[in-house]
This record gives sequence, C-alpha cells and structure tokens, in this order.
Amino acid sequence: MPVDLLLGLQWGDEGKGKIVDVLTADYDIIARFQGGPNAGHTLEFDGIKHVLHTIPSGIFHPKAVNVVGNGVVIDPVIFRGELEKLADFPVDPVKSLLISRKAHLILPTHRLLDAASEAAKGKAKIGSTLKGIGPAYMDKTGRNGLRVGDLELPDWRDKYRALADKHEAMIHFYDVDIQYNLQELEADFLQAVESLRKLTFIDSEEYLFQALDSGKRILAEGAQGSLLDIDFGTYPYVTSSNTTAAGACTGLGIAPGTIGDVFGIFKAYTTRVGSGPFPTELFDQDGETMGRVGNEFGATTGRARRCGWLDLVALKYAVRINGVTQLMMMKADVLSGFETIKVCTAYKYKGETIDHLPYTLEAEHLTPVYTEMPGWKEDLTAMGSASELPEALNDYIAFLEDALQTPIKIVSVGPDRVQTIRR
Ligand code: 2SA
Ligand code: MG
Repeated sequence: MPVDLLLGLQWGDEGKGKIVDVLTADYDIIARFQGGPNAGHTLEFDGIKHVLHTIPSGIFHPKAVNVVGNGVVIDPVIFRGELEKLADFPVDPVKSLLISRKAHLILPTHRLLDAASEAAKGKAKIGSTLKGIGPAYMDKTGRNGLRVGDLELPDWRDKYRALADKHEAMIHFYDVDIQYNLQELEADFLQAVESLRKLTFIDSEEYLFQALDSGKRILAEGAQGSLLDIDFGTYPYVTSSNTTAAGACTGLGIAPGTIGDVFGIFKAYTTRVGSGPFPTELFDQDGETMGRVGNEFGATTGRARRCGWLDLVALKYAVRINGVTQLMMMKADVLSGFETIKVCTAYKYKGETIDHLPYTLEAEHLTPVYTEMPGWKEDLTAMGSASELPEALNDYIAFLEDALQTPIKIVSVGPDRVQTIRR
C-alpha cells in the first residue's frame, strides 16, 4: 500500500485537521511529519471543538495509530497540555500515540530565543507563533539538538544543560528586554519530560517500513502550508520546516516511490497569520466579512488572520510543488452572500503580466489581476450532497479544476465532520 499525503496549499489554516479526521476511517496510521506546537489543527464533532498542536489529527478514532515523526519538533510542556485535554475522551495515548526517537525537543530557552529574535527584528519580525520552532530547527541543522531518544540515555541532563547555557548566552547577545524566570521554566520542562517519557518511543522509520510491508494504510499529515515552506514559501516570512510533499519523505523516512495520493487542502479564499507578503489581501468590508464569517483567528495564538481572495497563481505553484492528485476546498460556506467572487489569475509584476510566482511577492512590485465570477446566496451549511450545491458555486469549482488540472473531491461547508460533501 502506498502512503498518502495531506498538505495545506496556502499559508496554513486550510482545514487540514478536519479533513484528516474525516479521512482517518480509511487509514490505520496517521503520521505527522514536520512542524510542532506552532500548528493549530481544529476538529469539530458531536458538538465538541478540539484544537491539536503536536498530536496527529487521527487521535479520536479508536483504531488509528498516531505517529509523531522524526521531522516534528516537540515541546514537552505543550505536549503534556494536549495529553491532559484528551483525558475526557476514550483515547489511550500509550497505545495509540507513538513518538519518533529522532524527533527534536523544544527547550524553554528555544522559546526565549524565538522571542528575543523577534523583538530584535522590530518591524521586520516574522510574526512567529513564538513556540521556539525556528531556534529548535536551527539546533537540529546545526547538529546541536536534543532528541527524544536522548531522554533514554543516562547523560541527557548534561546535554540539556550545555545547550540551555549556550542559549542563555545567545539571549543576552540579542540585548532586548524580555522577562523570564528560567528556573521556573526549567522545573516545568523537566516535569513535562517525565510525562512524555510515559509514552511509547519508537524508531519511527522502522515502524513505518514494517507497517508498509504488512499492508497497513498510512496517511501523512502536514502542518502549516506550502507558502510557509522554508525553501518554497515567501522567505523569510515562513516557518522553519519543509511543509511540502518532500518534507514527508525526510520527516518520516518514506521513499518518494511509496507515495500514493497527495491531497491538497485549500480554502475557497485565502488567509495568512503573521507577517509577510499576501498579494490578494483585502483591507475592505469584504475582507472583514471573510474574517468574521469564517471566524479567522489563529488556533494557537488567537491572532486575527488576514483575509483575501483566492490566489490561483500561488495555488497552481503549490499544486505543482506537491504533485497534488486530489484537491479539497474548505470553507465554501463562508463565501455565501458575496455578490461577486474574485480569483487572482495573474500578477502585474514590474510592468509585465505574469502567471507564475516571482522571486518576491512584495506589494511594491506586484498587483493581482482578478477574474470575477457571480457569487451565490444560498446557505450551504446544511447541504449534504454535491447535487444540492448552487450553480454559481459549481461554476467556481469547475473554473478552478480547469485551471489547476486537478479534481476537487471534497467541498467543506462547515467546521463539523458531517459538513463534508464528496464529489
Ligand atoms: P513559526 O511559529 O516560527 O513557525 O512562525 C513562522 C511563520 O509561520 C506562520 N505559522 C502559521 N500560520 C498559520 N497557522 C499556523 N498555526 C496556528 C493556527 C497559528 C496561530 O493554526 O492558527 O494560532 O497563530 C502557523 N504556525 C506558524 C506564522 O504565523 C509565521 O508567519
Ligand atoms: Mg491552523
């Protein structure tokens, strides 16, 4: 059986958590391959809304095994909080949540370094979630990181101390005013490490090889979105991991040839949280409406998300980079009531009209070129089948499928599991 991938095609918050939860019934294993507690994957079912950060979105399905892959960075403190919130559900994390020994740990000082780095950048700040993601991945690539597997070795506290001491010196180097009590943070961290230790640590690549050999069905779950990819996103306003399909290979140890379907998740419009260019961003009533109706607030930080029309140029790029085989369009219900729907089909860039992503998307060089289509008035949230969808929405879908040369197989019409229309 091949491994299927599920990825966000925009700047995150496309609704990956919801779709993983919906698809988990078809899989034996759900595996997260990158990112960490910067992610906020929101699931809604039975009147309950649940936000996951590090734990894969298959956790609520009794039969699924959830793997936190080597490409993920784990903050034991946040992880413990996530585990505590699972206590009310029939979930046994020791059996259904397996952690890669090769995953790196986020130390309290990584979070402080994140805050210091952002403060030092001033207006040029990335808009990080301040979860320590960048500094933790820097230590990984700098070959200084502390890994989950280290916790099984007798000298791990020495490694921790050496790294934390180095971080403290670096924090002072930044010379910015951030307040913290490292002793308290460390005491909490060390306690949280003990909770983490109760879980099952595995050699995740080996576990997945065996699962593949025995015909198990695996879904790899991405976090953030393609335009936040460290290589292909809007650098430097990106996260510090490969959020695209290639990240699933390095973040889980699966070979490219074993990849089957690539599910690309996108919103019917676009949002972005944090700084950085966003060509189709709206500063008017329409943008305000999308944010309000779509409840566009960061699931991790609560920050208001910036909103705008669908950027088809960027979406095409993401489809290409990831090799998307099936698309899933989220939040179609939020666009109900707009007189016209706009789609950015090209950019005016330095006096020319282009239909590819240029080196920089900064607004001073670039303006979006829009195609307009009629909107629809119908409330979609109670619709249960594709035959009920309004004609104008079907036209919008057909237009996108044609431009992207990829079928849109799911249209989501609300946050709940049941508000999912298959085509
Ligand atoms: P970081 O924290 O260093 O990885 O931030 C770098 C950039 O990546 C963006 N980023 C995100 N964008 C959208 N959603 C994310 N998860 C949360 C959510 C975000 C939140 O699901 O809502 O609650 O604010 C996420 N994580 C990172 C971030 O905004 C920076 O632009
Ligand atoms: Mg999110």
